[in-house]
Amino acid sequence: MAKLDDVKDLVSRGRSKLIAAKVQEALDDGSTPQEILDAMIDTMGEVGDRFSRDEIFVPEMLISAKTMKNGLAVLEPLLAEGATENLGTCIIGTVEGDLHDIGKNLVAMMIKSAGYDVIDLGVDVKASQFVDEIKKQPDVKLVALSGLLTTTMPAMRETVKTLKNSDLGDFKVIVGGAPVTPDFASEIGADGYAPDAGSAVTEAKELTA
Ligand code: B12
Repeated sequence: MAKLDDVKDLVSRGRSKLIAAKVQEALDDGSTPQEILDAMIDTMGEVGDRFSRDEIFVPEMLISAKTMKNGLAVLEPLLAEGATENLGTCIIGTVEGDLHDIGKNLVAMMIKSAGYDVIDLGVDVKASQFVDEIKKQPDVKLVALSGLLTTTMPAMRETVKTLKNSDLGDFKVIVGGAPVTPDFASEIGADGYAPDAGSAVTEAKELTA
């Protein structure tokens, strides 16, 4: 679909000011919010591949990320389904040393729309910050950890270990991010894993039911 290709092209070239109108055009043209989201995620994958091949550098990745964020802002009200029940509190963050937040934000958005009160601690979150926040909240059911770098997988492991040894209450820990596998998740002692934001909701509900 031509409009979807335009969305991909703008994300790829980092045209952050033009993306909102183009996403709207794609919607008007009949693309679904999920199709547009998938197209943008695919494009970020391609951006990453070009970075790996030294064809582009960090600034280009950054403006593509900004463009995707602006596009997501248009989709957000359409993707969020509107919760019917309160499922408790979810604390989410990207682990220490890691600044990637687009995937984490998407997961936060979907989990929120499923009915959790979401507290987003942002990026580069230390294990101790998760612990401090859990202590402040009365009804934590879920802690969600995101990590996009192989170099920050040890921080994810450390955070899960800290949370599991903390004796802070009856919450589950779910992990995700491109380098995270189901095997790694169970090896580090996480209760759950999901490969994307949609399945994160299903997994979260199963874990906290
Ligand atoms: C955008 C981007 C950046 C931006 C981030 C901006 C931002 N605000 O997020 C900037 C420019 C800052 C950046 C910096 C770096 N980056 Co970068 N980046 C990317 C890129 C191109 C896209 C990531 C993205 O947003 N994808 C789209 C989202 C929607 O997908 P996602 O994050 O995977 O999330 C989905 C799932 O993983 C899952 N998920 C995510 N979190 C969670 C959490 C839970 C609980 C669950 C259940 C699921 C889940 O659901 C999400 C939605 O479906 C990737 C390439 C790639 N293929 O991922 C490289 C990539 C991740 N970056 C990489 C690198 C190397 C770096 C740098 C080290 C580069 C450098 N030399 O400085 C720095 C590190 C900075 C730091 N300390 O974090 C490498 C990592 C390689 C590796 N194996 O470790 C990648 C893979 C690029 C590559 N191919 O080399 N990056």
